[in-house]
Amino acid sequence: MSFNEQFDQHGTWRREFASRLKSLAQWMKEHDLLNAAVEERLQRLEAQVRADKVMVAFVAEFSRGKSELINAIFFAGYGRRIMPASAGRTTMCPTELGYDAAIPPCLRLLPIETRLQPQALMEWRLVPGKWQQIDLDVNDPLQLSEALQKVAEVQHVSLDEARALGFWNDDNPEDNPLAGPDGLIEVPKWRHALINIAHPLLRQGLVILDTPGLNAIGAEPELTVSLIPQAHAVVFILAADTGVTKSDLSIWREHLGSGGEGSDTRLVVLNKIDTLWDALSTPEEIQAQIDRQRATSAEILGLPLSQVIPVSAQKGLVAKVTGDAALLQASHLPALERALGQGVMGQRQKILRMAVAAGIGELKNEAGRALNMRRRDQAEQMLELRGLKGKNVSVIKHMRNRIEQEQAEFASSGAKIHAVRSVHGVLLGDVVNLLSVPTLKVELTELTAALQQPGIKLRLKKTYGQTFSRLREGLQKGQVLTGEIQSMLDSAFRQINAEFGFSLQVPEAPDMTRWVQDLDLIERSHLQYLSLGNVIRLTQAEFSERLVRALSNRLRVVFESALGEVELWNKSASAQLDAQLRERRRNFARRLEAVERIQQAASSLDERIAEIDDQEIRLKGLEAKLAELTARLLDLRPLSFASQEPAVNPAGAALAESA
Ligand SMILES: Nc1nc2c(ncn2[C@@H]2O[C@H](COP(=O)(O)OP(=O)(O)OP(=O)(O)O)[C@@H](O)[C@H]2O)c(=O)[nH]1
Ligand SMILES: [Mg+2]
Repeated sequence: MSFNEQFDQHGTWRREFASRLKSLAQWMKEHDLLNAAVEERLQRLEAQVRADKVMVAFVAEFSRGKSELINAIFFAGYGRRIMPASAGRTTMCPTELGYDAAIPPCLRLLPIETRLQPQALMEWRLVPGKWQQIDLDVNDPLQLSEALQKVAEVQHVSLDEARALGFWNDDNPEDNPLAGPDGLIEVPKWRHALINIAHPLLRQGLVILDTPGLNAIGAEPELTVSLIPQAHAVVFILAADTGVTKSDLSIWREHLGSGGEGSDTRLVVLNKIDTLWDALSTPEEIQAQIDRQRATSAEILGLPLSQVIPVSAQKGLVAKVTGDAALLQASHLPALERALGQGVMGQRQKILRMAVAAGIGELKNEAGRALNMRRRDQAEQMLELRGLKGKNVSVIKHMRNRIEQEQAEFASSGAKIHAVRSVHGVLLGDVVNLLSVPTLKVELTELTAALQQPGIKLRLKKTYGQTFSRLREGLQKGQVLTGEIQSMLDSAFRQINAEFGFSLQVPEAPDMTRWVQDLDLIERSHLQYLSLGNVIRLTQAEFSERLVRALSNRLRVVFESALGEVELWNKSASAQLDAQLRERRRNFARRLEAVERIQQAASSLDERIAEIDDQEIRLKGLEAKLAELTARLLDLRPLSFASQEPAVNPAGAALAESA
């Protein structure tokens, strides 16, 4: 299956999932199974599946064919070249292609001058006014490709400006761009480009990142610090005619080689194999040449042969546009698309489905608990009513008194429950504080100061390492604290269960390992900026400033995510308590009502017992339906969904009304 097809299938799955989730929510609402925690879980699941983005980054030295490959894989349908691809440096700024339904098809460009200000790219994204916007006509490929030429725009600035923008460095002059005869320096006009078009794949959440040749001085730190490390897949491109050059290798080592998040989502493309096609060689000789280049590249990069894929982006594009099947085969483009589909999308789907499965499991437990509670209450009531059989009026009156007394006792136990809640609140406050953004800021002050101190930064690496150790300790402390909350709730719930016959169960506290791993990854991916080779860049104030910003933005995401999970966990514990209290109150009301009706001879005991029997059957139906609906969320085979609701019987209706 090609990347495109696999992505399509993923989109279909997500749509189907969303609609099934909606039905489940509706059904739960109708049967009064929603509580705060369940609702939050439903929302999260929905958002998780809806907002799931897959970012594929194309990374290489300039002119290896990144943009051409993007054209060939994704945009051949337009019948022409869409992303500018030409000899020499072409793409001058990182270019993100994606789809956001909230805005019209457009190209947005962030001026390079924003680099003079301290905000990180992530922050500029939230300031639409700073971006120049050009509307795109997606039905007009010519207009589209002409508009996209902008990402190749440059401007000429004085030496001082180039220095301030980070494109000139006095300490290693050999890397600086050449000044023109007028003494001006060529720099990119834009810092970042966002393309918003409703391409079928982009609509489904694919984000493509095209990058400018990475070895240029003045590369956007955020690109290498957060965009590339966060991409779900990276396609690294070499040219078949040159093989792995020195500068290819340094890009690979610096940005991609170190493994990072699952190196199996890293593909190496040996592009431009058509340059080896030559009329004087036999096909076998050509193939032997390609094989040799491939083997050498794999060896130098330390990858299995299967992860290096020879293609011709240009011939692939031509073949697709002209409908030339033989040329398409010869370009090997379909093989690359398959590898992307299986590697990237297959992996991504697996991860998403696993995450979703865990959420659904929780949802099912939560709702199942409410059903259990109802069931127990009914069983008790049944016993109570059976006991009344053949008893006289005074016994029935006595029973009524007893229920009322129990009800009063239950009402007065509110203080105990209140005490549990307030202890819980205090403990939770400590964890929230520990994982909060202000705490993170404090933890980062020392590192920030170290990075911002002028001149060569001694001991920087040490401070860096210590900061990360402290952050990790923070998470570990959070784990200890949540463990304490868990055992406090465990014993409180056990007492409450014993006293009131509840079935409260403390959900498992979130495991912080995941976030500790995220920290490790962030630490590793930024470490390169502290290396000796970067000492010079670090002396530039604005480089350090941007590094600090990029770093703290990523850390914030980690801490916010940990905090969110802790909060959900607590919500789910207290929602359980709420739900059981509520069910219990209703149970008293129902029992009293039943006795009252019997007292007034409004219904016979047998009738009432039959009603409860019916309710029992109905509850069984609800349980079965819950199991079915949640199982269907995980079942990927297409199923006709809107089918058999359990038959609604009169007793069931009564239950729903009294609820
Ligand atoms: N012969 C041949 N030329 C190719 C192939 N792929 C790309 N090219 C050419 O190589 C040149 C550079 O391609 P681009 O796609 O602009 O390269 P890039 O990696 O995006 O380069 P920058 O944007 O400068 O970083 C263009 O002239 C392409 O037409 C290919 O498979 N075969
Ligand atoms: Mg390019």
